[in-house]
This record gives sequence, C-alpha cells and structure tokens, in this order.
Amino acid sequence: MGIDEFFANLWSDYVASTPQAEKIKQAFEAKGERVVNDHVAFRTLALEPIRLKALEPHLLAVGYTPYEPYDFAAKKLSAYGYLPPEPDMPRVFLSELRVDELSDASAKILRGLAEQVDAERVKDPSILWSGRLWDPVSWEDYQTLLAESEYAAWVATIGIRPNHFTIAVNYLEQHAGVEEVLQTVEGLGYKVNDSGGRVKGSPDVLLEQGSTLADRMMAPFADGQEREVPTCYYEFAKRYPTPSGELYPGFVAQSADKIFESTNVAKSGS
Ligand code: OOG
Ligand code: NI
Repeated sequence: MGIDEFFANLWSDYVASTPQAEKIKQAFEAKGERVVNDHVAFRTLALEPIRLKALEPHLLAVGYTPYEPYDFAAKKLSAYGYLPPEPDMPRVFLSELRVDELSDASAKILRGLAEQVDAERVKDPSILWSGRLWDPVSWEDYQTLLAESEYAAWVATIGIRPNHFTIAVNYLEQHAGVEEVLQTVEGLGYKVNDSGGRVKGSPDVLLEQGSTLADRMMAPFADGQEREVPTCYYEFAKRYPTPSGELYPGFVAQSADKIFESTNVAKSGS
C-alpha cells in the first residue's frame, strides 16, 4: 500500500468518529488556509499481539524512521516519535499503556481484550484503522478502567485507530500562532482542552500545541446498551527552528502529557 492510500484510509476512519475534524478542516480551507498535517497519533496496549513493536512495522513499511522515545511515568505510558519519508508529510506519535503496571483488576480486563485479537490480523496495515478488535466491555469493567486510566478506558471502547490528526500551524497564513487557531476553532463552536493551559509548550522548547476536546459517540457495552464515550480530537501544532535551521522534529513529553487529556471523560463533550 502506498503512503497516500495509507493516509486516505486513516483520515476516513478518523472523521467517521470525529466529525469535528472534517468541519474544522473545511472551515480553515474556506478561509483560504492550506491545511497540512503535522502528525497523526495512535494508542495501544503493551500486550501481545498489539503492542507498539507489533504496530511499528506498518509505519516502517511506508517509509517512517524511528526518532525518539518518550515516557509518561504517572500515566504509565511509553511512546515513540517517527519521522516521515518526506519533510512535508505527517510525523507519527505511537503510544502504548504499560498494562503490567496497573492494578490486577484493570490488567486482567485489558488482557481479556488483547487475547481476543488474532495475531495474523495485526500483520495487515489496516490494523491501524481497525477500531475495537474485541467484544464490548461491561459497564462495570469500563468504570474500573476509567478510575485508574482514562487511556485504558479509551482503548477498550475505541480500539486501534488514529487518535488525532494535527494541523501544522506553520503553513497557515492568517493564524500566527496556536492561540489564534484555538480562537477560530472556538468561534466554530468547539471546546478547547485547557489542561496545562490552552497553549502547551513555548518557543523555548521549539513546539507549541493546542487541541480540541474529543467528540463523543454512542458505543456498545456488554449488556447490549449503548452509552456515550469520548472518541477523538483535533490538534494544532507550531514548530520552531533548531539551531541548524530545520524545524524541531520531535515531541515534548511535558506538553504531550496534557494533550492526552483531550479524551478525558469529564472534559470531552463538544
Ligand atoms: C497523544 C497525546 C500526545 C502530542 O502531540 O504530544 C500528542 C494521545 O492523546 O494519544 O499527541
Ligand atoms: Ni499530538
């Protein structure tokens, strides 16, 4: 599969669960702005057969290069940044939850999900836009996960799919910074994630980021009832040049820690 087809599949899966992204993109384009993707992010569980190392080959196959690791001790997450084959293509941020560090109760629930996944299925690139690969969890298990890890509860209901796309603010002509973008987005009626401040990072760390709060959709639970859960969000990032003159290529763990909270249940609800 070529990289264009790869991204077309990711985008159509993403907007199906995140209609705000299509609306925001269209509104920026209607103003004459050029919408280029800075990066795309995915979430998974550090369990066979879906751990980060099992998903990574699909990125390498379309030309990505591993750049650097990130650690989120409090959230029990590990992540890796990947550089694209061409400079104007999106970077990738791939993270996984260290399930072994969770309570026995949560770890047992998550192991029960991962073990339903066929290892052969993971070898197909479409795993990255597959969604939930296991039976719906019970409402009780969802609450157990939520109390310990918002990320765990999110993966249990949403599965493996692009968690967000990100507009590259550097390519915009009518929006000088992330705050200006957030104001336009709020003007369209969407809520902004203010965890850690509206704009995370600064020119000092060579990266500024902001995001919406995740959309919400009905998801099935084990009792056959559907309940509303957070889906995915849209991010906006501005990069500053490193001393060598290139735009900063990586991510910033302290900012990313707050961006993760764009899918928190108590926050989402645009
Ligand atoms: C990823 C959060 C981190 C960034 O750009 O720093 C991130 C997530 O919510 O899965 O996207
Ligand atoms: Ni991001």
